[in-house]
Amino acid sequence: MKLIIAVVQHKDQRKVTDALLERGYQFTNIASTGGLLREGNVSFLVGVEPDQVDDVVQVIGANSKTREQLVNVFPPTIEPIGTCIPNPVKVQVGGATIFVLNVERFEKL
Ligand code: 2BA
Repeated sequence: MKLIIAVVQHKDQRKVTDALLERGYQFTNIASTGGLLREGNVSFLVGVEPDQVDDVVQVIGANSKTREQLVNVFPPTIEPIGTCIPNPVKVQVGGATIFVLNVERFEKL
């Protein structure tokens, strides 16, 4: 068995959820936060058989959009304190960041 962890943007949660359900996959959603943007995103945990991995990756990818977002970057040291002006930088976020892990043991008790 494999475990797919897919981080997607909050805006794509509904589309990805609907597409996975439509194909009969079981999964768990975890509310997560991006380390850089510090904004909410969603992590999908999908347990599947090895021959289903490519399909799940394709479905998640097809339903996650790449977007540009502005991040405020602050200069490392500002003197005197109080005159700090953030410098907005554009970053591309998504579609999806996907990890595929081997599952050593899977049980439903
Ligand atoms: P964030 O950490 O909020 O990152 C948002 C976007 O900022 C990233 O989009 C990437 O374009 C940029 N970024 C973040 N850290 C960077 C760095 N150290 N150097 C250069 N650019 C950086 P994505 O790559 O599409 O990632 C979207 C979200 O997926 C991330 O949100 C994070 O929550 C997760 N993620 C991405 N890579 C990961 C990894 N290696 N491990 C764990 N989570 C990851």
